[in-house]
Amino acid sequence: MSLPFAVSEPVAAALAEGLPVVALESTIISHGLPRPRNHEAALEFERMLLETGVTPATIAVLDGVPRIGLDADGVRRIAEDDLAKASVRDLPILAARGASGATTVAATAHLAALAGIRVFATGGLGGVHRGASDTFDESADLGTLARTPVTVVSAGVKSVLDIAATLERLETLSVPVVGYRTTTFPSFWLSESAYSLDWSVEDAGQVAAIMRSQDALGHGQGIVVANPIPREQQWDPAEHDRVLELAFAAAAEAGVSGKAVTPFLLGFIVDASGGRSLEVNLDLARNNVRLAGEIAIAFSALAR
Ligand code: PSU
Ligand code: MN
Repeated sequence: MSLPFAVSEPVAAALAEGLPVVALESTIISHGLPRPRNHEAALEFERMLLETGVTPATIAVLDGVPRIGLDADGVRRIAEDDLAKASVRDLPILAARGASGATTVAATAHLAALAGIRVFATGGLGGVHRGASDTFDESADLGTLARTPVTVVSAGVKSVLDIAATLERLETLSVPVVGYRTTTFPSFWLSESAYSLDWSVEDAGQVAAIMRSQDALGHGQGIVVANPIPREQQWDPAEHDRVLELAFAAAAEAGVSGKAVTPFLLGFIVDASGGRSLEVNLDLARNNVRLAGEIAIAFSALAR
């Protein structure tokens, strides 16, 4: 019987030697960024890690095989093919059918953990949607982090979500949330939200130390590292508020619901912002990839 998933040769070699590896998500490429910038971004995130001695592991399901680490054609496919958005529950179905999918934060974290990867960089985390008290629409990202030992570096969650409810759910699920050099939770395109955090860390080494303590004390949950985009790079807050209002109105008008909501809003916002939100999105993602690389290096040094 063949293995249920495939770890690329460079990723397998790095893991076997205890060298730093960072997982990268494919839904942000397939559904979160427009073509052709998405392909450039996927390659750039990998290159940034390689330049600092970290092995990138971009994760997706291709032709029924969950792949941890993609070759050049795999990276091209997540950017150019029309892939389904795959969360954890979709993985066995795609595998059984030989189908392909771009993995969400939840599915990427799940597969990373299966392969023994401990650090993961993304743009924004999924969370509790506005109106969730009626719709029950809460991303599987949260429940997955409650049982998956992966440290996820993100710029918080978008203000299209219910940020307060998302933070409450992370507390209920016992997922540690630490701000990177801040005690204010960021809101993706903006460096800040209205919500504060109990804990902040000053460097990657402190995150690695928390991971190590959690391994000794915890129940195998993930850690959320909230890494704000530097203030000088954030989106203009007034413009952000204006465009978001338009996006919600458009989503209501189009009647989108469920898993289509996030991609719809993201696409609308890129268009309505004249591309400005896209530049901010790329900057914050690079910022997260950089920090995740530093955390992976610090953690692998601790574990040696
Ligand atoms: N947030 C972003 N960009 C994204 C996503 C979230 O800023 O591309 C994607 C991630 O893959 C995340 C998913 O895991 O959306 C959450 O979708 P849902 O709310 O349907 O669980
Ligand atoms: Mn949902």
